[in-house]
Amino acid sequence: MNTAPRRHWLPFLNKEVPADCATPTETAAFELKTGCESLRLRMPELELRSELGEGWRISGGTISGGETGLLYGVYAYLMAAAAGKPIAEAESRPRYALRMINCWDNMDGSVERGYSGRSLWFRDGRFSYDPVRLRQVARMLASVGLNVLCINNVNVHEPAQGLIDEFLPDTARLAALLRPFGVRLMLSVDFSQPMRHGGLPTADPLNKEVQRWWRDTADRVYAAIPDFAGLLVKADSEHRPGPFTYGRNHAEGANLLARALKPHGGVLVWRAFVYNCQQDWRDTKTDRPMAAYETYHPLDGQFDGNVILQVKNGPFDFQVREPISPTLLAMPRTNLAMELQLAQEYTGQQTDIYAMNPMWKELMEELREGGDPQLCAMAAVSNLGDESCVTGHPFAAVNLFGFGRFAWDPAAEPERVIADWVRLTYGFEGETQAALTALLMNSRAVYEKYTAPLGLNWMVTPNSHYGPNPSGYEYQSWGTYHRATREAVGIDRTDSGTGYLSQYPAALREKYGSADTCPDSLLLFFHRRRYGWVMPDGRTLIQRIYDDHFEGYAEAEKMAETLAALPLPEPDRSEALRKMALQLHNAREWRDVINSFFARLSGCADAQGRDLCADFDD
Ligand code: GCV
Repeated sequence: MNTAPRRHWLPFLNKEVPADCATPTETAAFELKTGCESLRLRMPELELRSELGEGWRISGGTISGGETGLLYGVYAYLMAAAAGKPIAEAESRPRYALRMINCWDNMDGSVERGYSGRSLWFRDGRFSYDPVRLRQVARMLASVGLNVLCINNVNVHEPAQGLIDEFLPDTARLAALLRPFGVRLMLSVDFSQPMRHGGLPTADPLNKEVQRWWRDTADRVYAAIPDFAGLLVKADSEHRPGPFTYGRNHAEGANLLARALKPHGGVLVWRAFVYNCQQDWRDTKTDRPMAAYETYHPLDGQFDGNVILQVKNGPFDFQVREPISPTLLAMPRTNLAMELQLAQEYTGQQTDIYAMNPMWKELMEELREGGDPQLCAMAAVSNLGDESCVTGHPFAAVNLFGFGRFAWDPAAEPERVIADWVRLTYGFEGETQAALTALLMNSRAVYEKYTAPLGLNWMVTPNSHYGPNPSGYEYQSWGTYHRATREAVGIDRTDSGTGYLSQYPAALREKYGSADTCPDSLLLFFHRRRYGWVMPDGRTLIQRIYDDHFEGYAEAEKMAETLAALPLPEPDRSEALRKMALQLHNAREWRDVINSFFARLSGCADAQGRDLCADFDD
């Protein structure tokens, strides 16, 4: 599907940025003018103050900022006015220097874990895009301060290796299109590229020819794209090549590319998503969440200054609930980025509603409890695609908007961010604004209840990752087990179990180490418990499992009622209602499949006598 794009939270910008708009300052001026016409605002003076960099100041009728800071200041000014909260005096600067969107787009036009249609820029093995539409997307990114766009999948399938080679002129054209919006281009590369594309017999990071190949490649890329942001690498992960093949470690691998980029000011983003995906499910000693820490903690301090280690927020893989990754708390001498996933791979696939800012706030709190490491960047896997609303579900745009706000200021209150998005997107005020804001704020809790409460993850359908399948991953090689028996469920990850807990600093070890202090939401992630175990609220574990699934579905039904009563414009209304029907179906499946699975296994009846679809023999 490729129909007319929508403007999302920028509907008040009623004109396109002209194609010849060359510098951020010109863009800013134009955007301001456009906004002024639409909003009838007094045009503030613009003052370029390079020392403010990406920061901005609004004071006495003047917006000042560095080149991109000025652009961000203008957006902040316009969006605040459109949200009914005009800014007279304020200043702001981003918390993280790099605020990155990682697209998992393949050059055939498919998007790995994409739920919003096909790629916005690739088709049939080459670049293919509508520049007007891409400017619109770039404007969305710029309006919330996002400044790096990695356009291709971290699983680099051919012909994407050519993005730094035969397709380089096209890559440079796209970079030029994004430049006026302060968005710099990044590319994913394959570690074995010197062999597959450079004709070398090896990709060993200590080999001089390999080093020269990457240097020459970087020189060529920067000659074409002087503000190129850098490279992103997934290595030794899920069958991707990497330094392990040559007996080298990941600091040696990352530094190889970082040194090629350094003379040009580029960064090398190295993903820490490394684990054994060929585990024997019978092996109860190996615990996948421990893998990243075991690989990277010993290397702390060995990465070059322009390497950023990009670590997924949790130790598994974007489940609805995971504790913070211990790797983020164990690398004080390494530049770190946290990787989030806007694409709702495990969280409803842009069919089920799932607003993420409340979850990110919790992650930041956990980080603080664990010692408050200073991250230097935030990254998020994209939820963009070529469907008319570009984020699959009209409400999924809240996560792109929310990520920009979060990466700029992680202390921003989720409720305020979401309420702003609601107001800007739909113009809702008062009760209507409050109703949609509350629905979104609560959406994650509802999803968690009907799918995976109490930290019990990986009961999802394998491969597709949508819908329930309690044993789907249980006897596979991915290290993703819940180990439910007729007596108990969950994994003991304390010292008496796999020992994963020991990877955390003391404060978190204490909190998670005892089933009495561990939050309910992570109970079965850290502890194995019998079904009759009594939870702090007096209910047994099995009863909580049943109750949460019933409540989750009932709350999803309430969401559907609220949604139906909202005065949403078309086509958003029809799309949201259609998806809500699918969400209800999904929620009912999760409720009944998981409850009947546990009822049949445990033989425990529901205290409230509800139908568990268990067919007890007695
Ligand atoms: C890009 C999970 C996903 C994969 C993804 C991988 C990653 O395993 O299912 O599609 O691959 O994470 O983050 O590299």
